Amino acid sequence: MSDCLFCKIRDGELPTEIVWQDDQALAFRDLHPQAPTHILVIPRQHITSLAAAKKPDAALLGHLQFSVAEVARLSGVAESGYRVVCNSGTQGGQTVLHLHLHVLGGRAMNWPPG
Ligand code: DGP
Repeated sequence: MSDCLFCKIRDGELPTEIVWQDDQALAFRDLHPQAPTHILVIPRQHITSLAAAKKPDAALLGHLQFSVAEVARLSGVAESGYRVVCNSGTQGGQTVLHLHLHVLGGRAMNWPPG
């Protein structure tokens, strides 16, 4: 999608260090980190949100979870623990309309989230 921020990052149009990638997904650091480790995992395919995902996307959604676990291992937070967040829609707090999973680690997380 031409006006999508994360599509631009995927296409190299915005200078962003990619910390992990494969043929279906990529990961990069959040611009406004909320934890010592804060990485975003996105599908290469433009899907607006979790709510917009369709049944044929199910395998990709599973792959994104696998990608999160891989990124957490590479970032050194797998053993200490981490949180995975997927904001969907306005009340879910989603601000960038390209499906993404937040990987947060490096500090203890609070519950319930705000
Ligand atoms: P959400 O609110 O769940 O849609 O999260 C969007 C996240 O994207 C937010 O934590 C900040 C991050 N972000 C916004 N613009 C950029 C950018 O240009 N580069 C990077 N690396 N992250 C961005």
